[in-house]
Amino acid sequence: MNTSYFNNQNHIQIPHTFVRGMAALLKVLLRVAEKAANVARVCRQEAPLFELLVQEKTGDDKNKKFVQDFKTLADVVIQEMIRHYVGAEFPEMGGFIQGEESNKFENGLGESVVVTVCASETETAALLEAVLDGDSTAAALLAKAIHQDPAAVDNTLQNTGDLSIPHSPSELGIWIDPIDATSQYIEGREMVLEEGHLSPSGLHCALVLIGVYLRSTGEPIMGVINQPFNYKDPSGRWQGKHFWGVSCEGVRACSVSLPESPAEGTGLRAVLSSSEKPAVKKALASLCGPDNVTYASGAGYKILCVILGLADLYVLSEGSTFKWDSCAPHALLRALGGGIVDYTESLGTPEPRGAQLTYHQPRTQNKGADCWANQGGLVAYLDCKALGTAIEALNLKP
Ligand code: 2IP
Ligand code: CA
Repeated sequence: MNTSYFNNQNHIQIPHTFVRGMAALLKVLLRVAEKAANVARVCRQEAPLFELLVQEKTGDDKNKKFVQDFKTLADVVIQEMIRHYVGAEFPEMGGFIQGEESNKFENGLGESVVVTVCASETETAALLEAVLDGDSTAAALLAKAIHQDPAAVDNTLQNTGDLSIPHSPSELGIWIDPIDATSQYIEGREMVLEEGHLSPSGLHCALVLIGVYLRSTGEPIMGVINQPFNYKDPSGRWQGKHFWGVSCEGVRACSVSLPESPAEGTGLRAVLSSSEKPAVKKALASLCGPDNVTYASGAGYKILCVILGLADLYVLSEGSTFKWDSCAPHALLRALGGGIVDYTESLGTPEPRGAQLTYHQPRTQNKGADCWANQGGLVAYLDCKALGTAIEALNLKP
């Protein structure tokens, strides 16, 4: 028996026995993340969508709950698309594919619409038109992007070896951040990225993040990161880049190679949010040297900088990130021998490496999205020696 993925002309046939394997799940996530990146690009490239995206509503319009917030619709559409296609391939995961956004919307006429991906492009366009207060042009463009097949992206999967692990899809859950660093996505500053350098803000900080965790333990075991705006091709079109990693039961594979160890005597480099507490900034500036502390946008982008070896540590002392921000990049760090620990917990223990973030349990004392906050802050690292050194320094701060 065969199962097909994506019903357009490029569909691939996956033997049923293989569908349950991690390699098959990874392929699906890579393709759906590329579809998501494509929708994110289309929203900026097509004028009718771009106008909605950057529109600041004023006066009476502010009361039109939906139209003032097209950026949230873009997020919801991407999240629902990922949920739809992954759920279709792995029905056992259906109830455990969660994300940042709720899919209920109210349009300017006060009608409540649940945003879903329909069986056909025409039906999806009709549904989006209802949300978009009858804007059929924008609805048709968005529906087209949702139903379009992505370019092939799985060629990096050739050398993964055996990704079989003793878990079935019914034991897994998924966290989706449809567009992390939304503010950078809306602002849209275009940067030319320099190989080997961290670039603090701009469109490249916007990332699609899809992380898989074990429902029983909350360990992040697979992650896909798609950077929709990595570089512009000679025709001026944005092209993306993707990264993935798997770490489970002794199986470790990653599209990123472990960065070379820095020369002896090289100081640690930390990346922080610009809103980090002064005491933490100060402690890390003394440890790393002021020039080795950089500020960058996007929680996902900062973790990606650690994955790529552009920074040794991302330290965040507050609970301003969520499970959907960290699950995917955490899986890549684990695949490379690193991890993400709870900042507060790691300060209080002699074994900070043991305070790894988990992804399966809500903080029931919190409300709404805050149930899924990484409440104690976090420290992302590749090398556990760097983690230990930073925790020692942070423990000494006033
Ligand atoms: C945000 C986004 C912000 C980040 C914040 C995340 O997610 O990544 O950039 O703040 O923690 O929750 P900062 O840049 O200060 O690290 P989103 O853009 O999806 O809301
Ligand atoms: Ca986010």
